[in-house]
Amino acid sequence: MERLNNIKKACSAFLEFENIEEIENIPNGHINVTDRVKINGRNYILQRINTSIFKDPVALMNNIYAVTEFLRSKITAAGGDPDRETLSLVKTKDGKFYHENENGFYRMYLYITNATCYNKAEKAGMFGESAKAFGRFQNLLAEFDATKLSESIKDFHNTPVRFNNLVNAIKADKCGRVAECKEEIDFYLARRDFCSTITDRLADGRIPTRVTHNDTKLNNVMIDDTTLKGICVIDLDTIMPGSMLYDFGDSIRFGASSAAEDEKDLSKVYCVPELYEEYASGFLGEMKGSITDEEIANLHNGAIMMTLECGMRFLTDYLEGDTYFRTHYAGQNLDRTRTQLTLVKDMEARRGLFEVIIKKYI
Ligand code: GN1
Ligand code: MG
Repeated sequence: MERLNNIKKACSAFLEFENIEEIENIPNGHINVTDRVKINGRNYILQRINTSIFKDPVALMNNIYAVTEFLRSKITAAGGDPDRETLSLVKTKDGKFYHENENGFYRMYLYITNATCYNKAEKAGMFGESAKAFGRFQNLLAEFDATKLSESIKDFHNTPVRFNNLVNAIKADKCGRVAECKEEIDFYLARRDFCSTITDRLADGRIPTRVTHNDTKLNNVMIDDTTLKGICVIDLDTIMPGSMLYDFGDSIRFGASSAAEDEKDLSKVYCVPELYEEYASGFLGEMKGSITDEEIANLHNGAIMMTLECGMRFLTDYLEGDTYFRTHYAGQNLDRTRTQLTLVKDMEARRGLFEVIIKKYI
């Protein structure tokens, strides 16, 4: 009841209405709380931002406003439908793009109908379509002025910093969980040197800094129910200057995995070459004109890096008492760590195979 009242109260900052006709929680994300609400016959997305993670939510909303307006004009100029191909913020009655009250910090988007987010590539071709969508997204943003963006989470994909955070969590052992994670900890500690492979190249300019999405999970693309094309990239919270390798890598980490992020049976977890190929083909097809040789040479490192980093983040959170990623059962962050670690092992062991796949599309 309290939840419903809070949703109703937040919605009433944006819209005039008597009743909310439908409310459906959308459980995909690990950070914000997302609901679909139907009001006056129309569907919207209401999100409560996790402000202990996004510490400056107004700056975050300014990023999203700037990016979506930019995309809107690009999409319109290309003859597309901006209400379907990018997120559309709904203004509050007093003309702002967010609403803050005693329950939290909210934003509202138009709901994109006849499209779905998937946690797994359920149908053939779907993962490749998500690749094209992320590739197009990256291309559209190529001319976006990165100085307009504030860093919504500092050092988000700075893997050496993530490594240090893990080391600190191990030292502190706040919850007494270090002893049970010895194998996982040793795995990550042994990969210290690899962690700076991308950050070093960004720092000295061997790899270009681009405006990137930074959270390119398959479920962050809406797939059209009829055409099965990837139509809209969502979850714009972490758009920041970064490397294309982050976006390629995070997509592979999540979407080319044979199993769910928290699968307990690790014998079911590996990186699926056919999915890897589908993604590489779609993404590289879109990026052909702009990708550099050094980026190409490091694409597979990007996949390993994002998977390594995400596993370290899950493990750090487990050691610190599960305060960052939302969990639905005790030990879920450790299960997530183990799948990521298993994927890294596979991507390392079969590096040659994956690099041959990449070569086919360049
Ligand atoms: C979080 O919010 P969501 O679930 O799309 C996280 C990503 C991780 C991902 C792991 C802001 O993404 O960085 O890769 O979980 N987002 C943030 O599934 O930390
Ligand atoms: Mg998301």
